Order: sequence, then C-alpha cells, then structure tokens
Amino acid sequence: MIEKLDVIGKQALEDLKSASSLELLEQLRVSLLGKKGALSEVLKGLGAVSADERPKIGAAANEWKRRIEETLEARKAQLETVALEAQLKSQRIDTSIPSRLSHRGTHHIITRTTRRLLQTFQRLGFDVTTGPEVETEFLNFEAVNIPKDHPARDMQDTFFMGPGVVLRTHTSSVQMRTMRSRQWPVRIVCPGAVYRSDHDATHSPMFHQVEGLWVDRGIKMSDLKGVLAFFARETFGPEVKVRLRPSYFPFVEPGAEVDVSCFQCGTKPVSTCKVCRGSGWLEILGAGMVHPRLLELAGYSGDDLTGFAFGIGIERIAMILHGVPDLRLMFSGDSRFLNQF
Ligand code: FA5
Repeated sequence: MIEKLDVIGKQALEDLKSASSLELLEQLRVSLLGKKGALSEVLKGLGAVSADERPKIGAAANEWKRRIEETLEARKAQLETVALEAQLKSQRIDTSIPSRLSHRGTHHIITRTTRRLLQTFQRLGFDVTTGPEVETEFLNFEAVNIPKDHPARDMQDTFFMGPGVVLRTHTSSVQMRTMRSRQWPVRIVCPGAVYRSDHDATHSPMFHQVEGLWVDRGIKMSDLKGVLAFFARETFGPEVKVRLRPSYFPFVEPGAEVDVSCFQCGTKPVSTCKVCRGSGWLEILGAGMVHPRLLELAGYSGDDLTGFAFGIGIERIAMILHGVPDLRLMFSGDSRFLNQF
C-alpha cells in the first residue's frame, strides 16, 4: 500500500507542477483529495491491513496529502499571478475618458418639510408620535365625534379596506389612540400619510398631515393661537401674519381654519396674485379646542381639563415655502423637479 501511495504521490506532484490553468488545477485537486479521489480510494483498503502496519500507512498517506496540498497552493499562486498580469496587460485604463455624471440623492421635499415642522413643535415641548395608516373606522370617525350618518364622512371620501377598516382620512385618528394609551397631560405631534379620494392641482389622493394635540389643565384658545403664531413665524419668517377664521370640525368646539398672510403680496393684497387669488391670505390648517365629548370618551377627567388640536397639510406648507404651483409634481418622481430642493 505504501508503494501504491508513493506512485500516486509522485505522479500527483508532477501533474500539479505542470498544470497549465486554474481549472485544471481544481480538477486535479478533486481527483486526488476529493471523497472519491485517488488517496481516499487507497485508504479504503486500510481495514484489510494488519494493526501493526496501519499507523505506518496512515502516516505515509498524511505526508503525501500534506505535500500535495503544499504543491497545489504554490502552483495556484503562480497561475493566479500569471492570470492577473495577463489581465492587466489586456485591460488598460484610459484615464482620458470623461467621467459619467454622478447623481447624489437628497431627502424629498415632503420629508424635509415634515422634519422642519416637527423640530419647531419639539422646541415647544411636543413629543413626536405615530399611528397606523390602515385604521379602524371607529378611531378615524366615531372616536373623533363623526357618527355614521354624519355628512363629514361624505366630505372626506374614504378608501375602505374592508368592513370597519379604512385608510385613515386624517391624522386626527391618532388623537383617541394617544389619549386612550396614556394619561393627561398630553402634548404630541403626529406626522404621516393620509388618504382621500381627491385629485387635482391642490388635492392628492395620498397626502401628509401633522396632527397636534395638547391636553392639560387650563389650556385656552389663546394658547392655540400663540403656538400656531410661533409655528407660522418659524416656518414663513417673522413678518408673517396669522388669522383664525371660524370653521367647523366635529371634533373641536370652537373650530377654526388658520390662514397666513400671502408671502407673494405681503401686506397689500394684489388682485392678480396667483398664490392667494387676491385675498391676501393662504389657508394652511384646521384647528380648535378639543370637543369635551372626546375627553369623556378617552376617560379623561379633571377640573379645568381642556385641550386644543390642529391638523396641518404638509404639502400645502411645502408649496408655499417653495412656490410649487401644482401639488402633483411632488409625487411625480421627476428628478428635474426634485433636484431643485
Ligand atoms: C382635517 O383633516 C382635520 N383633521 C384637521 C384638524 C385637526 C382640525 C385637528 C381641527 C383639529 P382638513 O380636511 O381641512 O382638516 O385638512 C387639513 C389640511 O390638509 C388642509 O388645510 C389642507 O392643507 C390639507 N389637505 C386636505 N385635503 C388635501 C388633499 N386632498 N391633498 C393635499 N392636502 C390636503
């Protein structure tokens, strides 16, 4: 057996040294050292050998294995060097070719606007929270005082996902979620996507809002106005004026829509202004004092417990900030538009 091993080993070393390619080398490795390779085949006969002879044969086999592996590695390194040199010779890099333009990604205008708004409210002590976009009909409507037959449900054409499940039509759905999960005081802002069956230059079927909610003892309408005035000045500059117009939302009482002075016209409205259509004002959000029924439904009780809420349309703010004429541009994915920001 030792002789057999010697014959195989010597032949193997010769073959390995003269192997002309890496593929051939790999074939040799398998045929010599693989499970069904020559060495293994010889060693299969070890059982028939006497116990005295076995260690000697084992040692001889191991020694051949070691030498074969060593020779294989050495030849492999040689062949790899040759292959690399050939590749370097054949593939010259032409350093005179002009480079391709590289495009750097940026954050989307909606992401940037959202972050900016959140930071402003965080400076006033608001916590950022989130809620699901697929929401129960209850939390989207009933929990914010919009009963089944209420006309407000028609106002917000809803995408139904299944019985009792909707794509939330506003971030106000987060109000009751939050109030039911923690005790007052609550001071949160919640950003996120909302969905309505709505589509034109200023309305999109998917858009974004930031909801705000502050419930504590003695919160007043003047606090709401102060917070929103701070937000408007931080967002649009110190000169901006804010006005609250009475409006109706079932979940607040009293309710208001909030306008800021037109950045295009300044203090004197111009009848031809395309931004405010000559009114001098731009509507940016809905707001009001939390309806007592919501506090009751949340299980909140306490002397003098009141709160305010607001819902800001993020696309609307981004349009005003950057003079974007059509909201649909923001969802077009057109890099010529997006790269401007
Ligand atoms: C609401 O959604 C109320 N939940 C806001 C609110 C919260 C009021 C808390 C009171 C208290 P409204 O439907 O007006 O209200 O939407 C709020 C803002 O979202 C609007 O001012 C507008 O800027 C934006 N918006 C509404 N519909 C669309 C749409 N289809 N596409 C883009 N922006 C929209």
